[in-house]
Amino acid sequence: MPWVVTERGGDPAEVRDRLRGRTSVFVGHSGVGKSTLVNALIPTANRDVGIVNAVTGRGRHTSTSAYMLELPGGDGWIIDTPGIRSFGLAHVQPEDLISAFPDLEEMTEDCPRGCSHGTGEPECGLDVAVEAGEADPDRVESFRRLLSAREGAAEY
Ligand SMILES: Nc1nc2c(ncn2[C@@H]2O[C@H](COP(=O)(O)OP(=O)(O)OP(=O)(O)O)[C@@H](O)[C@H]2O)c(=O)[nH]1
Ligand SMILES: [Mg+2]
Ligand SMILES: [Zn+2]
Repeated sequence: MPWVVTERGGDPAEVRDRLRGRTSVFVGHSGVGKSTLVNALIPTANRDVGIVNAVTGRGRHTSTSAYMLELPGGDGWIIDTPGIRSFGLAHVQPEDLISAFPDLEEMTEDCPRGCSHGTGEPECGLDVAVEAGEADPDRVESFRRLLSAREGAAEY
């Protein structure tokens, strides 16, 4: 993936080149400098920038809604967004998660009722399929990692 380095007060010309003719979204944790970069690219933008906590290094969620601004000269658009607070899968049900893996889902048809298809589920069709060489073990592991991330998120 191409990347460029910028610093506050520097000339963001390289970033500007990458954004030309596109609509771009700035994403990242609060305080990483999204709005600062927007102001550098668009001098009239006047986006509020916050201060970062000296101890935690975290921002203060200064931007509270997404905002779309045009680059000077009609050169493209930038969407400045609020910092990401968290990302969770706690609301995702196992049935919904397995449907995102259609190649695996068809191997769960004979699972016991209520099987979450997680590690250690007795007689899970995913284990049967891996043993039979019909399912890619990495794929199954990837699914199960997401499933357990979701269980972890539900615990707090
Ligand atoms: N050292 C350093 N500080 C920066 C840089 N870019 C931004 N800052 C500072 O970081 C602080 C937060 O910047 P913002 O632009 O408000 O960050 P943000 O990503 O928009 O944050 P939210 O709106 O809260 O999501 C400000 O005090 C900026 O001056 C950088 O490249 N280097
Ligand atoms: Mg901001
Ligand atoms: Zn199962």
